[in-house]
Amino acid sequence: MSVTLLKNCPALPNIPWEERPQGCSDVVWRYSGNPIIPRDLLPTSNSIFNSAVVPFKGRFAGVFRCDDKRRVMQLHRGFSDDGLHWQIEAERIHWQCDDPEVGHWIYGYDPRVVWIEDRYYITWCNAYAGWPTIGVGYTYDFETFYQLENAFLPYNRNGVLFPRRINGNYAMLSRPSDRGHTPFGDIYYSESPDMCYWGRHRFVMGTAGGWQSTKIGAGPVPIETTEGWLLIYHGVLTSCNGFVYSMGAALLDLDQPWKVIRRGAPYLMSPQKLYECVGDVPNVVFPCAALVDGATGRVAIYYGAADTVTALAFARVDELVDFVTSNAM
Ligand code: BMA
Repeated sequence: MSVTLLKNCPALPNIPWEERPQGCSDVVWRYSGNPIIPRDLLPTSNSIFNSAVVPFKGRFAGVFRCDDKRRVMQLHRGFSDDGLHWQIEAERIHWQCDDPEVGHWIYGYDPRVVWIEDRYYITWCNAYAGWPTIGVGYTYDFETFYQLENAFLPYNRNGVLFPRRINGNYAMLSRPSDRGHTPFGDIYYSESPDMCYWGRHRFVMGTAGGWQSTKIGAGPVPIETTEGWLLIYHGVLTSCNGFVYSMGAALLDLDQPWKVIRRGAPYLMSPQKLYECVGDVPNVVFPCAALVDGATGRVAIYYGAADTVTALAFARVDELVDFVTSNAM
């Protein structure tokens, strides 16, 4: 197998990391210190989960979903020296926005963060007129945050940007949904010349059997490899006792990412640990970010557990690609 398969990925020597435990043959393995962020890290927080982190000035920065004790979903910035121990700002992010109608804050959740060209872009599930759609914003410094137009009309969730333009345009995956706890959901692809107007919508992939039979949604920012875009995503199964959220992976064509090259049939990780099975919403692992070390192919996946806490898991990019290829459905 080749060393890393990664394209356009800088080295990240200080990536949080722990080797696969002895005797474990899983492609994705959990950090022994999970969960890394407790639900009550802030005095005002009910839960901190489904959050996104990036390398920042030799350290790490992130945008965190903190549901407050009123149970309003908020976005907070945070910083870390090691990617494991986080300082999260007590006050939520206040976005600068040219249009007060767009910038009128109601709630936001499930952020993703990505460096594109000259700044960090943030996407999240944003309430517009009270209903979920894809919010888009950016920051240069994690001090000032600017909000742009929502990408789409309601109802939509799980907006995830690609880390570079594709064929000259910004590119985003999203998951059209409904007003509630959507009982369906496929992943779509859209393009924009300017981060404002989105079009050329393409179907990427829909539900499949078992763990991904009810709905699916993109997770972390896709990882560029020589074999295609490696997409880690969540899939949902409806049990007699409610939704079960697992994570899996697929490879998308580099130039036409709506074309699925291969898709793994088994999940990579399902809710099995106590902190994944017990919480405000039981049986949820929900990946929103992945740090990648371009020098070694090490991957650190940040995921929300049981809609309550934030946890970390590890993988190697060549093994993820191999998993998708050798377990393709
Ligand atoms: C989805 C989103 C996620 C959440 C998941 C499980 O619809 O709301 O934020 O983690 O449900 O409750």
